[in-house]
Amino acid sequence: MPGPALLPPPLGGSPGLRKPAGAFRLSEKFALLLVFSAFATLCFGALFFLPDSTKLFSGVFFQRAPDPADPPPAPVVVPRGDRLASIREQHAQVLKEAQDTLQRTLDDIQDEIRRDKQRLATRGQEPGPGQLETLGAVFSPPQGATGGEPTDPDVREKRNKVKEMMKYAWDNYKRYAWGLNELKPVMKQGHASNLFGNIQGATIVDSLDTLFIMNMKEEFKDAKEWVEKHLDFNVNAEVSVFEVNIRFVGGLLSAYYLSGEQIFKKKAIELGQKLLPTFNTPTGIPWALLNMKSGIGRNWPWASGGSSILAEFGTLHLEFVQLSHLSGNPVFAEKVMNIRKVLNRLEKPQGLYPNYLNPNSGQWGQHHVSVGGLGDSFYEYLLKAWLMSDKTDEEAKQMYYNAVQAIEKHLIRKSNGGFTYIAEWKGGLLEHKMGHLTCFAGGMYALGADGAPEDKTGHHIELGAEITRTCHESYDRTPLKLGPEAFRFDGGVEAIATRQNEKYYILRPEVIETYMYMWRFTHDPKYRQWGWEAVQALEKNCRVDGGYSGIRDVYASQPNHDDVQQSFYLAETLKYLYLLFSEDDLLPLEHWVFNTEAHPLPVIRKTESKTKEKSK
Ligand code: DMJ
Repeated sequence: MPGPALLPPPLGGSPGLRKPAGAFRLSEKFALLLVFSAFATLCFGALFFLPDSTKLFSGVFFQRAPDPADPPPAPVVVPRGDRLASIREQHAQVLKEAQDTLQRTLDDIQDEIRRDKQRLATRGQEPGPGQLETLGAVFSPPQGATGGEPTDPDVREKRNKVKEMMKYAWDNYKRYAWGLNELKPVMKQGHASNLFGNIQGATIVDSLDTLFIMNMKEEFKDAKEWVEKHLDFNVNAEVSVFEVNIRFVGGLLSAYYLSGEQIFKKKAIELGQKLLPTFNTPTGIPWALLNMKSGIGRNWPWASGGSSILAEFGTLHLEFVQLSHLSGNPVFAEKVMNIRKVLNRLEKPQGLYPNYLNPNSGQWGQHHVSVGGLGDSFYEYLLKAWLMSDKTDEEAKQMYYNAVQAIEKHLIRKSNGGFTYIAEWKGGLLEHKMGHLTCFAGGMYALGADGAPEDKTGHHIELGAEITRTCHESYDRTPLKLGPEAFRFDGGVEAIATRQNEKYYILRPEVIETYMYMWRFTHDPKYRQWGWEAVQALEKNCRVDGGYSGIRDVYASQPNHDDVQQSFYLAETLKYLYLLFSEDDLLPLEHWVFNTEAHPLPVIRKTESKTKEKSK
């Protein structure tokens, strides 16, 4: 998924005050204000006219979720007079939203200019050690970028073991595949993935923050040097926008927030700008694939009727809001806020979000719903958008709790053996299968429990705990003690994969991620014990001479290796294990929100937020 490059904001300097990279002079801000006003007026006009016009010409309006038993849905033709009235009404509404958004942007910029004036008046106050500077704002890094040693010697030893695993994975990558995206640990050579086009260094960027929190200074220094010298986004290739965003943008942002090194911020903003053309669709719902050079986008050929995927376009929000916050450029936040507007205008079948949405028509594709693949991190990002906004983004909060309520009603079931699982929904029919990917939801329920409406905090923690138990069971019921890609609750089985193509394990993090959240919220020792079981299984079955490898069949008695050390193994699996055996003061959840690739992003405090109004 991809788009054309805009230049980063101009650099400038204020006499007497150390000027941060990316900051503007006052005169530049006024110019920016003017340019932005004109641009925003044009964009909003175009953006909102196009989708509505398609309705005008087609005369077809989406009404309700089809049942698979129904004949193909007949288009509902609305009489022309009503149609025009409804379109006029929608346009008036959209225009008002656009004006409000624009007004808030202008207010933000003017506030920023006022703040700059105050700072110039107190010139001479250099930022203190450990303070990071962003456009128009100086702030201290959020707490817990590093934590203390675990007090319990047994826990300390386990944490050291996890660090040793990280070192082993990293050293082997460095030795055999340095600068390439991933490692083939059996062949001992680089692994190319078409997800990143010919952008290189996925493992390096994905590992930066793990190296930082594990205090692996030398390795972090090598990684930073590589980023400075070799990380290049001027490539002529098609990339997955989702993957590049969660791994590269997310990895760079976290590295910046943890270390304060400007290079990471610069690279993150540069890449964000390169991704912008992916939003050039009639609705603003981004393409899945983007050619980084031409800025031309398209969708996966297999996706229902040319649709974009919910988990892909719904998993840009955190990073893009941070990009606006860091760069002072509202364009990133506006793009993701528009996605939300489009979603909120659509009817949801039974309150559920289908996995497919057509970016041209703005209508749902197939009515498949999943909290696993194709849907998963959309729900995660609704909750985390609210948390990252210092709980000011009420719209995200509402959307999250409405969505999980519908999921609970229509997708969550209990097996005869008492295991709670989240099934998949195919146009109203349930498929009683749960993906490994879906296991992140245990942690999500626990993380969102605190804000749950109607005194349901305990209920959400309980749901989180039940889902976690089910996912642990999916590991425990295999000879290799690692979980399959998907497991079923039908045909007389529970928490077991029955299809050959669902029996693999590719070093995925979701089950361990959920143990980490459950541990933080309950301190029930079983979660550390389950995490330790996973460590032992990884060591026994995935560790090979040249690193760590996935496994083709977790039900075999001996591992058959797939020969890929995924970059998310270092970014997520090992990071969540390390956090599981750390004290809660390392990346405390009140101050940090993890993106879906486990890259920690700081909560943007109400007082420091320049973009918070736009994320409402
Ligand atoms: C990671 O890239 C992310 O966690 C994503 O959200 C889902 N898939 C992988 C890990 O399994």
